[in-house]
Amino acid sequence: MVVLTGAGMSAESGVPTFRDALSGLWARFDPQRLATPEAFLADPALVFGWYLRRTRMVLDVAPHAGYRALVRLARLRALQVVTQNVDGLHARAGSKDVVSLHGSLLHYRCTAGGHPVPLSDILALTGGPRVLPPRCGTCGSPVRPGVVWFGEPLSEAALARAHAITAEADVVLVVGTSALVYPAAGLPHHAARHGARLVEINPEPTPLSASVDIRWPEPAGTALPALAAAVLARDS
Ligand code: BJW
Repeated sequence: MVVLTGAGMSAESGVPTFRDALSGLWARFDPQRLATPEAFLADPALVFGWYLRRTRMVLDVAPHAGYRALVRLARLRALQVVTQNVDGLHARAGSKDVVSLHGSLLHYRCTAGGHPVPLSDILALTGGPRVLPPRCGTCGSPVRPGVVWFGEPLSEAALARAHAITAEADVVLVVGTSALVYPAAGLPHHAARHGARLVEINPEPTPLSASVDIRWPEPAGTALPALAAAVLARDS
């Protein structure tokens, strides 16, 4: 079983979904325009401030019952999590070996050399909502969040693993994603071409909905614990 998650997976933990993520100073910006290398070049303090606020926010919340249900399910069935999320909540809930397609809000690096910067240095920054990115201690280039922006390539290793895993899956649970952003949105179709059944857990329909075998229009925090309980009941 492969579980492909998106921002809706974290909504019940209190993390706004990507397309709901803008408030305050950023409310008048389109997130698709902020999450780009061009936006960072044009207004580094605006973009860095947005990421710093979101980094602090994800550290302040906890994985909900749906996350814990995936950890229980992984004890009952071979299960691999592939996530588009950058909040680290799967790992914090106890999921092992998560494939992260879009990087992490908890890892920062410099723009020129990719030198890692300790998260504690980032969290020590003061001010806001606009925050000038610090400079790398090694090469002096501006520091950026370790996420994948629009127009940037995903990690080749992560994407290759996601393709390999989904090609072998019997079932892919697609949880809390609008299925709009590629190449991640292509993974369920790739799995289906290789014989997997698709289950979509999302209160709202998406462009993927017409292609799935089962649509389960409930929040992740309800559906995933119910699924784990059903599998456990079947096994006992
Ligand atoms: C609930 C719920 C609850 C609510 N329970 N559900 C093919 C066709 C067209 C375009 C492209 C293409 N291939 C590539 C592109 C371009 C682009 C793209 O896809 N654009 C589209 C918008 C059209 N893709 C890229 O640029 C990618 N790069 C790339 O392809 O590079 C190629 C290249 C090769 C070589 C050299 C150079 C380039 C990169 C994509 C990176 C995406 N990054 C982001 C930002 C990460 C950092 C950050 O967080 O700021 O990743 S964008 C954003 O979208 C974020 C998310 O991971 C991603 C997906 O969003 P997600 O997770 O689906 O969230 P939402 O908010 O959209 O939806 C939430 C859903 O949850 C909703 O459906 C709700 O109903 C639901 N929900 N509560 C269950 N309780």
